[in-house]
This record gives sequence, structure tokens and C-alpha cells, in this order.
Amino acid sequence: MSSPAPARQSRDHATTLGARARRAAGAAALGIVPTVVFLGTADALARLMGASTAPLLALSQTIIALTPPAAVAFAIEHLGTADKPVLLLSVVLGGLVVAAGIGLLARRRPRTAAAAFTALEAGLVCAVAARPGSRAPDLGAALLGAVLGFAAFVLVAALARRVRRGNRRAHRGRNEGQASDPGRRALLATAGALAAVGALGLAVGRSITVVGGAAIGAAARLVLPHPVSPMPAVPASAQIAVDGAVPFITPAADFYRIDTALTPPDIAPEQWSLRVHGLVEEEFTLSMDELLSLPLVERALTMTCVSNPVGGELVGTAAWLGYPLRSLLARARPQPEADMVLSGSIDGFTAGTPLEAMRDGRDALLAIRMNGEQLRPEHGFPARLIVPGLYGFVSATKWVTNLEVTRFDRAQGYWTKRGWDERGPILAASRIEVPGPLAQVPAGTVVAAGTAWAQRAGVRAVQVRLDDGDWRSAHLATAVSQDTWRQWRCEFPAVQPGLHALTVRAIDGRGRVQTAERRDSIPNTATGHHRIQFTAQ
Ligand SMILES: Nc1nc2c(c(=O)[nH]1)N[C@H]1C(S)=C(S)[C@@H](COP(=O)(O)O)O[C@H]1N2
Ligand SMILES: [Mo]
Repeated sequence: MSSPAPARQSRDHATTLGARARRAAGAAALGIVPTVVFLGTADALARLMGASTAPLLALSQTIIALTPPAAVAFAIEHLGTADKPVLLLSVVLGGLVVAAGIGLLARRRPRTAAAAFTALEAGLVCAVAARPGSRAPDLGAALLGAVLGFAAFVLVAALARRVRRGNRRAHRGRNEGQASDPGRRALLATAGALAAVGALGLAVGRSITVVGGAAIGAAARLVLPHPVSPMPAVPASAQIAVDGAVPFITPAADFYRIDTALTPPDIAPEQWSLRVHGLVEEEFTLSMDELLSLPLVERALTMTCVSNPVGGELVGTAAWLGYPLRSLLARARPQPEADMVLSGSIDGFTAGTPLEAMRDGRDALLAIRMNGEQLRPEHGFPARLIVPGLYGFVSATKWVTNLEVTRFDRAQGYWTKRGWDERGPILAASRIEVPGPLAQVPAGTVVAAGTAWAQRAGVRAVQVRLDDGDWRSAHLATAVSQDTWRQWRCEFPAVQPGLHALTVRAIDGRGRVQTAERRDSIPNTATGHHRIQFTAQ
């Protein structure tokens, strides 16, 4: 023991940075581990208890609700269907940063840290409670998870305190490392086990994409009626025979999905009902049994999202089976001053549809079936609206449970409140599917093909031009109805080798030419002609 102090000092100096970083990481874990326990067990419990939301999900949902609409639109346009995983991941990372902060705080101010952790949990439990459609199991699972998370917090904090006390004693006794080792091992083992429990919970839970059991089980039990008015067969000539062109009927699995729900609400059909009320002579509530006993019709209809970029894929055609909204509204007898129907979903989404569009004879449906199958949860199971000629955001409410007959000067739908159009009529649009963007094709005859739509007016003509040449009329596939898209094909002979551009435009059934003017999707869809480049070799 000649001169231990200087020796230890230099060693301390050399390891200070590493040791500090290790200590900070250890402290951060004191916040992260209990948070993972909370989120994980709440998630797993939510799934086991048949809840429709859990803290992680509810937080993400709340973030969507509070995000500026322009940012939501940006995410939809640029991330497409990846918007949800990206959001969830950001929420998880953000949550871990907050949790790490609480852990670091716990070293100096254990009480404040405990209060912060409780506040975090309470905030998330409130987010669960505030979700539309949140029921007892949702709240129960979140609360139980919060209790387990808090227990984990107290446990790891106590073990960490023991390790710190051990360290101090060891330090005084100058036999550093020895006394604290068993305590440290216990802390590491406990934290590791707890983190594993939390991670397992997240895996068992349903926050990412898993769809709950109730709706799926119920879907299997539902016996679907046959349409009283079956869909006229789609003629083979409605399909353009060019490789790479989309099929006329979009398979449900490929049908675009746009909504503000992270996971589709889980609604058992026996529990579903649709309330029709507001400015009506007779308000009523429709059950699924009643709906199934009504004369249903099946129609091919093309749906489009207002956020579809020029040439984009947020458009699809399906065979929809449902009950005409016109008949439903006839039963309610709207009052003369009514001019809008505010439809509401169990998830809180609303759309304001011109009353006229639901009564003027078009095939506006309360739909329960898509392409001969049960509606998929992500497309609105057990029931949704489809109104031909209007973008989805003002008309196609999924998981619909409420129709309030009202007036445009009294109520607004979800996206209209956020700056989008009030009435959302679909504008004529067209896109090139073949050749693909930047494709390489043999020089000589080049075949172009694609799709055009102008619901309610129909597509009268499609014109295509090569580079700056003249517009040529495309050959059109057979029209199924004015409410469905129309496929086209156009041949260009003697295309020279080199880089070329193709541009397309549609002319609707009333002779209106699709505008070349480029504009943004707010307030009522992006416009401009679709143009692609390809190389002929
Ligand atoms: N409940 C609910 N319904 C909704 C939405 C939503 O966010 N929530 N989005 C609407 C929009 S913007 C569109 S374009 C269509 C898309 O329907 P799909 O996902 O079945 O293609 O649903 C509409 N119905
Ligand atoms: Mo949309």
C-alpha cells in the first residue's frame, strides 16, 4: 500500500469516459426497461382481452389526429402505404428517448423520475381512453400494463440503488468491484428478463399490423346473401390485352388503402349498427341482420383517392355488393333543408357527402362485400360507403356506423375541416402503365397502354403523344359503365432508338379535356398530364 491513490487516479482518468458512458447507458436502461414492460404487456393484454387499441397504438393514433394536415398529406403521398410502419417506428424511437431521459433523471432525482414515469403512463392510458370505440378491455389492458410497468420501474430502481450503495462501500473499502458484483449481476439479470417480457409482449400484441380476432372470426360466420340485382358480367373486352397493364378488377389484396387508422377497428357484425338520423322525418338504426335481409345490388365501381399523385396508384376498381343509399335515405325521409350527409366511422373519421349524390340514382352503396368476398378489415369490415364520382375522403367512409343528415353550413367532414374541398368531385384522369417509367423497349413499334377514369361522366377518348408529336387517339377497351375506369392502348410505329417521352390525357363523356395544369392535391387532387420517359434500343 505504498502510494495507491496516484495509481488509481490515472487509471480512473483513462477509463472515465468509458465508465461514464456505461453508467449513462445503465441509467437510461432504468427508464427504458420499465417502459418496454408497460408497452409490451399492455399490448399483449390488449390482444388477449380483445381490445381494439393499446397504448402504443393509441399514441400513434393521437399523433395522427394532432399532426398538421399538410404533413399527413405529405406522408400519404411520399411514404404511401409505408406511412404507418414509419410512424409506428418513430413513435417507438421517440418513446425510447423519453424513457431514457427518465432513467437518467432517476440517478439524481428519483422521485421526480418516478413522477415523470407515472405521468408518461397516465398520458398513454388517457390516450387509450380517448380513442373513439375504446371499451373496458382497452382501458383494463392499458391500466394493467401501467401497473406492471410501474412495478418494473420500482424494482430496477431498487436494485440499481443497491448496486450504487455497494459501489460506494467498495470504494471506501478500496476493494472496488468485488462487493458490487452480485448486486450488479442481479440488476442485469432482472433488467434483461423484464426487457425480454416487454419485447415478447410487443410481439404477441397487435400494434403493428395484426388484425384482431373478433372481426375475422365473425366474418367467417357471416352468411352472405346473393344480390337481388347482380353485377352485369364484365366483358372480356373491358380488359386491355397488354402485358404490364393492371387488371380491370383490382384484387382486394392489391387495392390501395388510405385511412387514418393504424390498425383497422375490430368490429363484430353482431355488434355493428348504422344509425340514420338528423334532418329526417324518421330516424332509425339498422342492424347487420336487417341489412343482410335487404335487396342488395352488386356493381363494379372505380374508387379514387384525392391524394393520388398524377400517374399514381391510389385508384382501383372492385365489384361492390351493398344496399343502395338512396333506398336507405328514402326510408329516413330527409327534410327539404338538408343538403349533406355526414357519415361517421367507429374510428372517429367523418365525411360530408352531398345528399344529392346519394339520391340522384347513381350506385351509391352501403357496401358489405368486395369482389365476391367479405370486406377485408382494412377496407371497412363490416360495412362501408361507396359513392361513385366523389373522392373517397368525402364519401367512402369505412367502418361506418353513423349517417347524420345535415347541411353543409352546419357540419364538416374530417378532411374538409383540414383544408380539403367540401364536395370532392372526381376529375378526369389518365395514366400510362406500359411502358413503365424509364423502361427499355425495342425500337420500332412501341405499344403504350394504361387506364383513364372520369366517374359519372365516363371516358369518351384517350389521347397519347410521343415526345412533342401530335395527340393520337388511343384504342379504348369496352366501357363497363361511366363509373368505372377504362383501359386504353396506343401503338406508335417506327420509334427511333433513343430517349423518348409519352404523355397521356383523357376526354370525358361531356367532352371536357383533362387539364394540363399542374397543381397540388390540396384542395381537390393533383392535376396535370401523366408523362413517362422510356428508351428505345
Ligand atoms: N373510417 C375511415 N374511412 C375512410 C378513410 C379514413 O381515414 N377512415 N379514408 C377515406 C379515404 S381518404 C379514401 S381514399 C378511402 C379509401 O378506401 P380504401 O382504403 O378501401 O381504398 O376511404 C375513405 N374512408
Ligand atoms: Mo383519400
